[in-house]
Amino acid sequence: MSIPSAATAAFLEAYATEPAGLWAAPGRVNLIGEHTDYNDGFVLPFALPQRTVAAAGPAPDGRWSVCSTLAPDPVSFGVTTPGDVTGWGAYVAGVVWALKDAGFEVPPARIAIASDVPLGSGLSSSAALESAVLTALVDLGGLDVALERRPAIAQRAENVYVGAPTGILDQSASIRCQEGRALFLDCRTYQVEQIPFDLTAEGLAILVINSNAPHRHVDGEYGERRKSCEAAAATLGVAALRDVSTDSLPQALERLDDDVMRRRARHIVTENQRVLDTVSLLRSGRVREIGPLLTASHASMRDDFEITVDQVDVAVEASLAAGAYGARMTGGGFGGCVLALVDAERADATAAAVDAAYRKRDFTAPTSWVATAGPGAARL
Ligand code: GAF
Repeated sequence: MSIPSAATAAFLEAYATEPAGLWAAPGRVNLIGEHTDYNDGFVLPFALPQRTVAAAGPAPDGRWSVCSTLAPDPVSFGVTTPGDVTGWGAYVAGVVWALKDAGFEVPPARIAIASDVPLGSGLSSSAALESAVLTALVDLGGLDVALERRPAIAQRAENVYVGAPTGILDQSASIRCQEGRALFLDCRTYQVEQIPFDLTAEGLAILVINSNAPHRHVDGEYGERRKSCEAAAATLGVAALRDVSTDSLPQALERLDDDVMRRRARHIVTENQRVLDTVSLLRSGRVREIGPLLTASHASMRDDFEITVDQVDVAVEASLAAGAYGARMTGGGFGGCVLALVDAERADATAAAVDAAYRKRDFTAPTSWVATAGPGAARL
């Protein structure tokens, strides 16, 4: 069954009536620019064809209810404040709360969710859920919420209601990405440029390799990285590490007396520059040349930001050994997915090389597929 049909079926089963409509929001792959978002820096994601679909309709009881193909019994709530709804329902209650908190009259609604965005794989399944629900509620209520404002509302749901200190990358990708484009986002100003990203025309492909590595201590580690970056910025007397250029990096590093903080800062400053360099190359159609930037980004995440695990390092090394132009982990880290830029005709051979490397190490088998840039959140 397709994902939209599954969402409709779940809605009918839970509420014994037809939904008013279907709204979809995608997961994402971040091409480059990792952990730069909460440092007011630059990111370059594209939307995956995998998406979360919300079947939704008005609720006669004046409440909000949500169920999913994985959790068919609806979670139901009225007006709430952070902490009232926990578990996966918090992402939905958080969106209702954040919209209300931003001054909007949120329509009571019944919602059923279906998704093929892999969960917990660093492909933004939470943001896809928030963005699908937000888009549905905005449309159902006829709310005048500009597209540019929506990611920050969904992010507040996650930061304040769910309690995860994440940046603006994932919600921006899910809401603002366009088909066939990568989204160059300035996380300070929220300005975007849609960069043409049609690799098929170049005979290239992005192979996504889900390491299937078990996530470990993700929340604590993420928050720690963020604190370290903020402390480095405070020591340097800048609003955010975005304000340190690669030219001034050596002097900045001399002023940080903690080695861990120095390495965290170096990752952010060099990663911002790699995003800018990647964008310049893509603008002039030199796609293959972004490969070394992707690989340098991975090395920086591995050695300076220390957010990779063996499985993702092995996937990157095996992809490069199989001839990839570049490869890197994508997403928050501590497991998740790797992307490799390859000749389209080499995609299967690269995936097979990673499989073989995993077998040698007795790792759980990876899952690989070629990703193309899909559309952002919309009504179906
Ligand atoms: C996670 C977060 F949710 C994003 O905000 C971003 O920081 C990313 O990790 C790392 O780039 O996906």
